Amino acid sequence: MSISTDLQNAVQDNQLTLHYQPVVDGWTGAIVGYEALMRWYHPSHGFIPPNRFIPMAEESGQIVELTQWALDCAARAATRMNQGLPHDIYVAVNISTLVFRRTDFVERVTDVLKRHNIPARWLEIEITESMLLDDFASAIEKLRELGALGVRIALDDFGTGYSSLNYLKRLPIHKIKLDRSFVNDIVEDPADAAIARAVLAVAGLLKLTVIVEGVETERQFAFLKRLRFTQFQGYLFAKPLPLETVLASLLAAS
Ligand code: G
Ligand code: G
Ligand code: MN
Ligand code: NA
Repeated sequence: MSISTDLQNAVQDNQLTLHYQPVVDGWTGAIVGYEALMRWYHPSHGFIPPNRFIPMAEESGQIVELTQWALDCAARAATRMNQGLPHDIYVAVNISTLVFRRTDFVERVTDVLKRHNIPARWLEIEITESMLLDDFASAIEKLRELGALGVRIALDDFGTGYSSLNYLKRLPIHKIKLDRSFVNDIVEDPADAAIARAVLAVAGLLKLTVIVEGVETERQFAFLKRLRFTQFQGYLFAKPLPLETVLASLLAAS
């Protein structure tokens, strides 16, 4: 049996889970939200990384069902995370191009919010530049509709695609996530530091929040704070964790 066939049963058999990685305010230490990342524990092959099964699911179309499952799971998680917290915490779900382009995508998101009866700000979505390439006008329209619902949108892996500043200006989004490839060597490489600075300056003018991804060391963190970044994600703060671990740490911190 191929693992692609097995993916068919993965949802029903509870083999999939979401793990949650915090996004932190580096100045206050507060957790502002979590990115949900899919995990698959196959009964005989063990852990299969998303880099392997997500592309497969995109090819087969199964990603539609997986994403529906992820949105529901994330909405449930957000409900539990926000229980008894003094401030709101969001859960962000990664959306594949194929899923975003479907005509019923906005309806699906609306439906998830309704069924779980949660405020739209608890559920965010992460998109990539690739979904803007084909039909820019209809992508913009969809982002507007999501924004009107109150769902915040982050542009993921920023800086790795064809990010033209001209279209960034026209995108009705709220955040950009600076790709971790710029962070790796930021302390040593003046070019990476210059790019990071430029991204922060442009984002500021466009009133976009920047999340720096892939922060792994205290030196990178200190350097990025000197550049005046505010929100961070990476192994330095936490790896993607199971929901129960996240809930326990939120409880301990509140
Ligand atoms: O968690 P990890 O770093 O191994 O994820 C690898 C890749 O898989 C990342 O690019 C991430 O965006 C993607 N990925 C993880 N979970 C999901 C998901 O629920 N939906 C989609 N479309 N991509 C995901
Ligand atoms: O493509 P996307 O940004 O959605 O993918 C996020 C991926 O980055 C996840 O697979 C997550 O496990 C991984 N990740 C999160 N923090 C770090 C980090 O500090 N270093 C590295 N190398 N990967 C990270
Ligand atoms: Mn992401
Ligand atoms: Na990313």
